[in-house]
Amino acid sequence: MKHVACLLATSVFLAVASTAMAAGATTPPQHVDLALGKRATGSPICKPGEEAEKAVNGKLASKTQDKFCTRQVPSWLRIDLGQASRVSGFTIRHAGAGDEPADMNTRAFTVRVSVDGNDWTKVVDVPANTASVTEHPISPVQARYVELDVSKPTQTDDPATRIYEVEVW
Ligand SMILES: [Ca+2]
Repeated sequence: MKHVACLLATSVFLAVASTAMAAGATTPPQHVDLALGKRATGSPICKPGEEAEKAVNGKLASKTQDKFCTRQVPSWLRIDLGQASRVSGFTIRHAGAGDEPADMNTRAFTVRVSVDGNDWTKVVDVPANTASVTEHPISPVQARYVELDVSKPTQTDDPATRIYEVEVW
């Protein structure tokens, strides 16, 4: 009986351990991008093809057709999610995410959100980014509008803001 109990305990342990390992190996759920294909507006574009909507088109492949570019400083990009939604974070794909030089990555920016387009709450404040892709989890809020405001567009004196994608999740 002792032997059986021991075997039982061992198999229970193994079952628990393998469950834990399986859970650990599971790929984390992908974010659902609330901004994908939604309406976007922004400061004046660098050239045709680089409209605000290109920051929510789900593509990174083209340096001339898949990013939002503006030379206004500070610059802004506003996304209308279409309805008030639960927002828990953002992923921003900067110049380097589109295979452009990393010194073109957005240096200083904030993100603010609003339910009505009038009252805004700043939820992200990044003073010195260098990365090509940045993730910004926040305490979940209700928001319909999301605005990226860029105060320093690159790592250099280059005044162009280049945003390949803003994902809202
Ligand atoms: Ca894009």
